[in-house]
Amino acid sequence: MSSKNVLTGAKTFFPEVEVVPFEGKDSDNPFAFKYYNPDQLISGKSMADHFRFAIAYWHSFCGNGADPFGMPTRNMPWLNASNPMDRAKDKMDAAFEFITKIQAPYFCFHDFDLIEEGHSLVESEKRLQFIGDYAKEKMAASGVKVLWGTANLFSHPRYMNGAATNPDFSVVAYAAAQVKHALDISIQLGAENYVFWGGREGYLSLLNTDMKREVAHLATFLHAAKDYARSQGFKGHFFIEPKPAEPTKHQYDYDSATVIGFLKANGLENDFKLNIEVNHATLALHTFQHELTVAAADNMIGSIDANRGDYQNGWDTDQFPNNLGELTEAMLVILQAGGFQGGGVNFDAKIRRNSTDNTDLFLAHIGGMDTFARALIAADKIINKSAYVSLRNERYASFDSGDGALFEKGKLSLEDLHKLAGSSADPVQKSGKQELFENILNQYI
Ligand code: XLS
Ligand code: NI
Ligand code: NI
Repeated sequence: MSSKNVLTGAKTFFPEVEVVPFEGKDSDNPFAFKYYNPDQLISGKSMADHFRFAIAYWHSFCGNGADPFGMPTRNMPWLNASNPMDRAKDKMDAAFEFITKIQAPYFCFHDFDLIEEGHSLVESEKRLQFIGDYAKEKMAASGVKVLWGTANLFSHPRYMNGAATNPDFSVVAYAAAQVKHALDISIQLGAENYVFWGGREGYLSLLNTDMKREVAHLATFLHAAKDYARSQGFKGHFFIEPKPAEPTKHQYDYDSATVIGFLKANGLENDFKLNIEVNHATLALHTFQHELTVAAADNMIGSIDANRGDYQNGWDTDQFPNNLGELTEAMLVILQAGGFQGGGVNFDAKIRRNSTDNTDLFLAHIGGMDTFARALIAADKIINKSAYVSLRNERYASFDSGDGALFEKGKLSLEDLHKLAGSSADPVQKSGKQELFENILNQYI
């Protein structure tokens, strides 16, 4: 139920919780941060600036708890109004109340998270303009910003065979029109980045699919979108969000390595970086830290979608992050890469179907933010206080000078290497010390 805030008289959807304070690790208040202290400096940068936390509009304010086996479970009083305009405004009031109370500086959205899609392109555009104006007011009043916007090119039945990769040109054109509107509202709201997650850009069966042609269409589509946004003054980054499958059997943006290869093959690598999601990494049978490491090598860690999968279930469960070991390893990669390229930490996570208290959304985000804060503190210490970095560098010390350095520069031929090996003693066994590295990680967690 919505009610009135006693102090301000304004309508409130989360009357049970006020602004979530930092109280430190000895606090027993479930509605306080134990580790996330926005102003605390870690290596000279505030925690708030390290993370740039964002709330995902879709899971937090649209997701109703329905699953393929059951009806909605969630109580969402912001959806009670009788027309789509009022519903969208109420939803936005609820969103901004939550985002401010949880102290997140950003949110992320799909076009039709903000307002329900209209019955025609023209009507949808009108609706987006209407809610865009309201969002501008709410953002100005609260200081909350947009980390990234995107278009939902996967829910509507017209996209059942794909959007940019649909075999029917009329659907590709429709998707382009939708992306134009989504770019327009993102630019209007000062979005710092724009995301493409190709949910249906893949195939269900290879028998009816011309993969080469579809992937070429995807590249052409992305070029057109980028050129349009740049012509409208958009200076931010574009991100591709890899995922191997679901809802398609195979998605073309499979994983970091595949996407980087695709971007480079198509001349998109200067405008696009990656938005890497934990649960998508594990669906690709990689670790999250693997996906980050692949991206880091090309300076492509744009942003992350924070969540976690389930060790036993093979789908995108989108649970809130709480795995400290996993996130510490991830923060090690992110910190050593110099942080995010334009992005931040977006909670692409949903409360469970049976988490039905209004306040569960707070508990979920508090847990996620605190886990990230602990991981940051630990990773920073591992990098700056422990022998971790020097131990890893030592493994490669033979390339720092002499023949190893010449090899790295490409100065030695196969004959040179043959001669060198023949004139030196046999290689001496050197331990990889994996357990030592693991112990160091554990020591600082
Ligand atoms: C789905 C994706 C989606 C994107 C945004 O698995 O994670 O939520 O982040 O379209
Ligand atoms: Ni995501
Ligand atoms: Ni996902």
